[in-house]
This record gives sequence, C-alpha cells and structure tokens, in this order.
Amino acid sequence: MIHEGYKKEKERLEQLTARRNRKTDFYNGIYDRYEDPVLTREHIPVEWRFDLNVETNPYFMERLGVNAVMNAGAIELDGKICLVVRVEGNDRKSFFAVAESESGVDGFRFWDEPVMLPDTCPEETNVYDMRLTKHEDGYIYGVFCSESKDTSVKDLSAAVAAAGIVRTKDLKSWERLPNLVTLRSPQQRNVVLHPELVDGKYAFYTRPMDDFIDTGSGGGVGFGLCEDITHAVIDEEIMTSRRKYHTITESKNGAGAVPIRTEKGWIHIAHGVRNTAAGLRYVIYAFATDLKHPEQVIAEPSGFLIAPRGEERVGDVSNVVFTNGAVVRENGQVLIYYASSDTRMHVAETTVEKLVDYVFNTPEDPGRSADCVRQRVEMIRKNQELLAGKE
Ligand code: M1P
Repeated sequence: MIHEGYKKEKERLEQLTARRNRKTDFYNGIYDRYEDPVLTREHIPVEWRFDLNVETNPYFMERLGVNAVMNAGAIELDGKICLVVRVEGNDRKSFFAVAESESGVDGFRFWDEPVMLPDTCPEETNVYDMRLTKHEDGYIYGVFCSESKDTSVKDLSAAVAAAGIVRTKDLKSWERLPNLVTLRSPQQRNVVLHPELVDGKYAFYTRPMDDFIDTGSGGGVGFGLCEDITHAVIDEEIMTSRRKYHTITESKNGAGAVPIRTEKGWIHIAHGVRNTAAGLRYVIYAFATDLKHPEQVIAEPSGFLIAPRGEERVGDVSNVVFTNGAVVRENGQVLIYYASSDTRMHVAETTVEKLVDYVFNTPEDPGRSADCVRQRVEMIRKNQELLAGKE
C-alpha cells in the first residue's frame, strides 16, 4: 500500500512545477534575470527520494535524498527545452537526469527516471557537468567529467579528472565512447565539443590541468582536433581564452556552453575563477572566436557577464555561478542556464543580437587601474558632452 505521505509531497511538487517565473527588475541591458531558480532539489520526483510502500517505510522517511541540482547541459529537442542536469545525491555522487519545459524559464519537470549511462569504466567514481553538442554529424554528444580515484598517491582525496564522451539522438538511449585522451595534459575538466568539424576533424575546447583542482601550468581554455570521435585522441592543444593576472580568470577558467555561431564569430560563454580571502569566486564571462578559426579569440569584453547576486551567493560552494549550457531558439532568444553556488539552476535570458553587441562593442580589459579609470573617464566625458548638448 502507498503511504499517505506521498499525496502531500506530490501536491507540493505539482504546485512548485506550476509556479510561473517572472523577470526581476535587474537591469544591465544585456540579459534578464528571473525571480525563481528553474530547478532545485525540491523539483526531484517524490519516488526518486522516498520508498512509497507503507510496509517498508512506515514513517515515510526520505531514503535516498538529493543534495543539489546544478550544472546542466541544455538543448532544444522537438520544440522543448531539455536540461541534462547534474543531480547530486546526499551520498555526494552525481548522476544525470533530463528535465524538460515548454518555455525554458519555468515548468521544468524531470523525466520518469534518471539517465543510466553505459557503465563501461569500473574505476569511475563520479560523473558530472555534461555539455550537450548538437553536432553536424547528426548525433547529440554529451561530454562530461569522469572522475576516478588517483591510486598513485597516498592522499585519500586525490583524484583524476577526464572527459567522458557519450552520444545519443533522443537523450534516451546513450552510447558510451572511450574517454578523450589528451597526450600532453594529465587531467581534463570542462571539455566542450565544437558543433562543426574543423578541417574535417572533431574539435574540442579543453581545459588542460596538471592536477585535480589546480590547473597548474594549464594556461586557460585549450583547443585541439581529433580524427576519430570513437577513439578521440588530441595531441597538441593550443590556447584560446587565456588566464590573465589580476582578472576574473586569474586562478582558472573553463569552457561552458557550446559556442553559438553568429555572423561575426563564435560566441563562447565560459567561467572564470579568481581567489579571494573568502575562497574562490566563480563568474561567467563571454568572448568570441573567429568563424573559420574557432581557436582564435577576436573579442573579449572586460570583466564578467554574470556574477552571483543575492541568494545565488550562498550554497554548498558559495560565491559561484557556473554554466555548461545555453539554448538559442529560432526567434533569436538565448537562454543561458547557470547554477549558483553548486546548489540550484537558474536561467538568464537574452538574444543573439544583444550578445553580439555585448561581446563586440564592450571594451576590453586594459589590464591596469590607471588605464581602466582612463577608459571610464573617456566614456563619462563623452556622456557629459551629450548631456550638456541636450539641456
Ligand atoms: O565548485 C565550483 C565548480 O568547480 C569545478 O570547476 P573548475 O574545474 O573550473 O574548478 C567544477 O567541478 C564544477 O562542477 C563546480 O561547479
């Protein structure tokens, strides 16, 4: 018999799912923010957390709790927005689950069951942060972090990060391919597959790392080509968006959403990390690369595009916003999905036109306080002239 507690929990979930999301009054002319997160742990189906049987669960206890819902890959499929979300159990292990919505800003509902990827790597302990690429070869690829214990050292928490690769056509049946091999980088995280072939090859944005946490000598977002996606091996990685001293990317950066093709170049929405006395601060930034040479940065507006604000600043890993998925709709609407503080998912809404204006017309970071204030005063003075002329 089903426990009576089920009905109450199910109603609560239905009310949450039916809640309409509204834009906030936040304004920067670049994108809109929404009042509510689009997905939280409260959106997890009741039967994923509770044993519903009154005989085996008389107190209706949560048996398999969910700690966080974050870092989702995003794609439009059959007119619906689908997020492949990283769901983290109370046991710290993450898995993937698909949630879909008509509007992309509210009404997200998880499919009946989480994704069961082919279990082909016995040493793999954890999987997370899938990027979904609709590739010109007809497949949807999912590239994610495949984490294993580093058994070569004594440190209990030592781990190795690699890029796992799966492909699908419907987000239902998944084929697992061998992990990406980068011959010159010991570890990889935040790897994104470019949607088009480059010189007839599969192109990956990488994030070379010497270590699981520290990128070490890794200079930023890398780029490499491979002949065969079914045995993906990259020899040389060249740098695209570099880490820079005293900027938002000083400690680390990493590719985020799959690059967006525009008339002026590929627009990338990535994350940058800097260190502070309160720990690492993760923000989202944007840059553009050349259409024919997607590794060549041609525009990089200064500073961040999205930084954690208000309640977004607090969570399991506070002061973090992180993106690994955005969707461009036919009408030019762009939905940027981002997680705050490794806890919940949000959406920011803009258009391709606005993103192009932002990336190509926002001044670059001149690198020094004296030059930054000069840059600002120049704009102020032009504005003063304009205002004086008006009055
Ligand atoms: O905790 C913040 C983020 O940390 C990692 O990003 P990076 O590899 O750039 O440090 C990722 O593990 C990500 O999942 C997480 O949100």
